Amino acid sequence: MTSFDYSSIKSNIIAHKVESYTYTYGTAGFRTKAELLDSVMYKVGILATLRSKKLGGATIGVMITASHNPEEDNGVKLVDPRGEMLEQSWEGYATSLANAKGGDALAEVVEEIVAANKIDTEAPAAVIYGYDTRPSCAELVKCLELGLEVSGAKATNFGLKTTPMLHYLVRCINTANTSDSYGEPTEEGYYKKLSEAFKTSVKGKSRLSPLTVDCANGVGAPKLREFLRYLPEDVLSVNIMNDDVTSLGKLNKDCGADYVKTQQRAPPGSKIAPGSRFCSYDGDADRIVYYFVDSNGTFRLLDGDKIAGLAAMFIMELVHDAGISSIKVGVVQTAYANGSSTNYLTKVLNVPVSCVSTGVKHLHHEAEKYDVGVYFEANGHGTVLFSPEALNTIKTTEAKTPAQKHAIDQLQALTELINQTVGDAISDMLLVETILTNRQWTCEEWNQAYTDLPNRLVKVVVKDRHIFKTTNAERQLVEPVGLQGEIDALVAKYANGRSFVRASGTEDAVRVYAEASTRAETDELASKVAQLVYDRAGGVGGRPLS
Ligand code: G16
Repeated sequence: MTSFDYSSIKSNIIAHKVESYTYTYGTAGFRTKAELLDSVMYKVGILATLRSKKLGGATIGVMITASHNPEEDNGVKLVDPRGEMLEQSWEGYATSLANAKGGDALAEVVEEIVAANKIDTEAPAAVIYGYDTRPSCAELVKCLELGLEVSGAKATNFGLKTTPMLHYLVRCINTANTSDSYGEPTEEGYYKKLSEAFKTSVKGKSRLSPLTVDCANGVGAPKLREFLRYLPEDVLSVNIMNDDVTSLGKLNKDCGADYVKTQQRAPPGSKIAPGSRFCSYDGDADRIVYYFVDSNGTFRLLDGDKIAGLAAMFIMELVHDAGISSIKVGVVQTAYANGSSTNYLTKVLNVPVSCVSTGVKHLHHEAEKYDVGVYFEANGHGTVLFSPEALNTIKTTEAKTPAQKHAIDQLQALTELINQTVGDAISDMLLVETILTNRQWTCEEWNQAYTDLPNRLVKVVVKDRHIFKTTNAERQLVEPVGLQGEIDALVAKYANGRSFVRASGTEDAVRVYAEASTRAETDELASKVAQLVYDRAGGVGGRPLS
């Protein structure tokens, strides 16, 4: 470890950004083609050190991954001390650093951050980092390490990890030996915590039929396999598919949660028969969607909205049975939530629902406002947060009946089972399996809660996606001026029609969402809005859905 050293910071050749590219710390950090990221990794190393110094030496996490993106992309994001996403006010610093041209400009931005935050550059700093299975990770890790070294951080390489594991580790390290201790800061500690909680959650219930897990040929595959060594086959039976992490080009290719959600079909080659239960992770195992085929052979998706509904229903019943009505449950969604799911939550479960912009950071912060905040994006990214007061109430409530005791024990186990730092495919899978096992439900029974409105998500590539500006939790466009009016006019022609347009924060594309009463109308509406966007905003490549 060296001390914080401006001359080394600026003299490294790697400080020089790719001249023609503008970087943005977006929905989930920096994400783009891997070959554009060397300088970004270096600068993120410096930023992580500064963040740690600012926070009194608390451990900061850095995760190198591009999650659901294609294999040739990569990315990086910072994790704050409690395992949550980087505080939003620092995202601007990340962007300024990444776009600083050359060593002098970089040193200037660093000086600005130091001054604005009154950072003592001689203070200690600790940073841990992990990465997924992408072939570009090895090179990018070296660039990150260089940034950590010139800025004087105590750096620890945790190696190959799922994104949620890294979030878990950061929180464990920062809460060790406190009353708030989150767990043992090791991969084994993570496996033990989740497996023990799962065993308690399903105790006395018959095991369900085997679950098939599509791991998107990503890091979820080896990690799930390892995790299962902690759970006997008679507690949970799992078949793993799409677990090839060594062949080039397979990550997220025609498989994984994003593929299943956007294509609304099972990955090719899945032997999915009526009665069987499937789920798909994404490339870094922080998202999950379930699916099955019904008795007519029709594919049915149980996405993040369905998981939120299932979790809210189960937790509300437990809270009721435990006799702790002071605990109020709330659900957080985004504009992508299916209209039927919002209807089910508000009208059937009578649970408060808030809608926020896309991005885990937005959902997470909103969920913190509830005693128990369930948050899920429709794409399968989400978790459940228990407030400190709710945790305390669950821990200290004394049961007066066996039924009450059972409900309290179940709630207690859920607080351990759920990764409360961020969405986690393994933990969310265990949550769903817990609920289905306790109810002895099939996917078909779970799916009966409500019927999704048909929906379609389309990507449109345009010259500059940054011209798209939204308001009202991304449900309306402000710019390009006039486009929202044209979209509204199209939507008005369809029963139960809804459509919105926003720039992706992780891919170079604009996303168009549409839903309506029938499949045909939905597809027509999606295609009309996508073509409108393409025509008005300088579409690139072929016209969408023509
Ligand atoms: C990331 C974010 C999610 C977001 C998704 C798509 O997921 O963590 O919150 O929903 O990107 O975002 P966008 O529509 O802005 O591209 P992941 O799983 O790729 O990390």
